[in-house]
Amino acid sequence: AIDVTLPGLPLPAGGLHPINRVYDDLTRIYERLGYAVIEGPEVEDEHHNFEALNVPWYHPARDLQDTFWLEDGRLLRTHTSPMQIRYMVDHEPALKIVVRGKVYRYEATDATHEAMFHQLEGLVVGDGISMADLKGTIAEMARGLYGPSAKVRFQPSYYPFTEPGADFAVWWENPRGESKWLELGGCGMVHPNVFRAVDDLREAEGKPRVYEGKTGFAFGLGPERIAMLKYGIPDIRYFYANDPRVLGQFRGEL
Ligand code: TYR
Repeated sequence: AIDVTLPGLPLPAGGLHPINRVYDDLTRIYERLGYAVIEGPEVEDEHHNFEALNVPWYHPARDLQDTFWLEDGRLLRTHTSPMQIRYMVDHEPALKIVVRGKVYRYEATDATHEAMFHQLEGLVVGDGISMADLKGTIAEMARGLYGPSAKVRFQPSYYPFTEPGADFAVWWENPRGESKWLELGGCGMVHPNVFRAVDDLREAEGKPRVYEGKTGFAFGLGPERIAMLKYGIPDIRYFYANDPRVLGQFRGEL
């Protein structure tokens, strides 16, 4: 006979990786704002990763992103920005997307640097899109992450594929009374040369040039930074070392 009043046996359960949990928080915010959520290839070519993003081979900005080169001009993407190009070649404006996925940089690892990490990239293109739309979007994301009183800060910065470009930070507070500006990522208005490069690629595929004269903004940020603070993880390498003492703490919290 079975005593149905006895407590059940606990089932072994996995849990979502902390990076996926942060991605889920972020994509929920952007889906609510009407963005399509997409992914793309980790093996890229030089043209999509650099040239079409206004970084010619001789440009010193190439050195900002140390690259794992593969054979014949291919590489591991150093950022998710090449998906801006791919998506615009395949779709006409207006559009709103976020891209999630892994990126790779050839650099020594330490507590805050990994050779593989993640990005969330946003792109909005249409007519009359302005910097005010960009700021409002980042502020809305900050409120989604940290509540209605979240504060954001923008500082001028340089990215070849933006003009103007900026870095943004979110004021982060926790219940223990810790607080600081969390440098989250880069953003800016899409550089006209990027639209031109997209139209060139479209033309080569026999598609109409539709990006000249459009305006848009883009941003890129690292979910690792959000997850390290949110879960009190002191070393980025813990995410990918597959140590059950770390990942086991996220069990049963689907
Ligand atoms: N691709 C940049 C990086 O990896 C981040 C970024 C993305 C900056 C989009 C600006 C932008 O419009 O550093």
